[in-house]
Amino acid sequence: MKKARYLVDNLYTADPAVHVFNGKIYIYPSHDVESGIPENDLGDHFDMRDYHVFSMDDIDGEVTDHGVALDVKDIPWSGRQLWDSDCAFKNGKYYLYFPLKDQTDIFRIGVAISDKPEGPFVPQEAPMKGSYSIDPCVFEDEDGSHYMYFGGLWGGQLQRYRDNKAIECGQEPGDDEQALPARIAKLSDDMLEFGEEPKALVILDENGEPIKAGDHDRRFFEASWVHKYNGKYYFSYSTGNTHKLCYAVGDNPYGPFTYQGVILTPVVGWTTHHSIVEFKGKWYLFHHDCVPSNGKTWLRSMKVVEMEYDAEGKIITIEGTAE
Ligand code: FUB
Repeated sequence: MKKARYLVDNLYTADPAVHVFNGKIYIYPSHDVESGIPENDLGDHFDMRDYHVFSMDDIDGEVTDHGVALDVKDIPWSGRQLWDSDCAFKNGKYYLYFPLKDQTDIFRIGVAISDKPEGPFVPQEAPMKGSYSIDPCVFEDEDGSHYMYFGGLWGGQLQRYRDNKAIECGQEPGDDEQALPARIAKLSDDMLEFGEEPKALVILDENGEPIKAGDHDRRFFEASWVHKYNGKYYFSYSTGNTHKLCYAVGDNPYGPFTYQGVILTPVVGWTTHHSIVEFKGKWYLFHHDCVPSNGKTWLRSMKVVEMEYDAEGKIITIEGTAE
């Protein structure tokens, strides 16, 4: 297995969502900046204001920065904080999905459109109806259907919702209760809205029981990603305050998914966030850490490392950079 490679050194970049479009690798990361806002558990210090898109012809090749693809000041409903985005393609158009706080400081998910994978993207007037929380990941299944996976705890506000409705006092469930799930919704044909009510994405343990809220080593926290391998759906995610990237496997896009193990052990930094993509017959994990900023948790740098499966389709754990 090759050593991980940092991809960009002129900007801080995080949460890389990666797709192969037109035979090239396109990377949609968050663009971290020094905001001057003190660090807190709600992530106020992650005060990002634009997105850049990057591309590579080859995994070892030069990384092209295509410049600003979307700026917060051009989004009509914007409040603050452009967090992890993702991009999808359908019928000649590219759709950039992004979480952003609205003017009441509530995270919503927005969509912006371009004719090119690198943008620039033109945002819709309003966020997706009924959207909430953060970290949209859009997965295209082999039949051409697109599904959005989303959600994130703490600063990501997922604890403020039950059954897609905001609750008065947003708290996580008790340790022995079922963990708060990520959400999944099929997208509408025009890619601009949910095509159905978002559903809970349940992760089961080895006994077929839903993972509990107190199981911080395995419960979903944020950073949904889905890929398919040998006909199975792999849902991967961050465990947040235990700083792992884990995965669970299911037979269809909705799950349930059964917990399998750790993809990446903790890295330097608080957050860990990733995407998994196949390119030219090999599999790659794109993720980030804070080594180049000497551990500043809000200034992250994206990197790529080859990922391998064993004969049973289990992902071989990669060691992170944390001591
Ligand atoms: O980049 C801001 C937030 O940090 C992301 O949305 C989370 O997944 C975490 O990586």
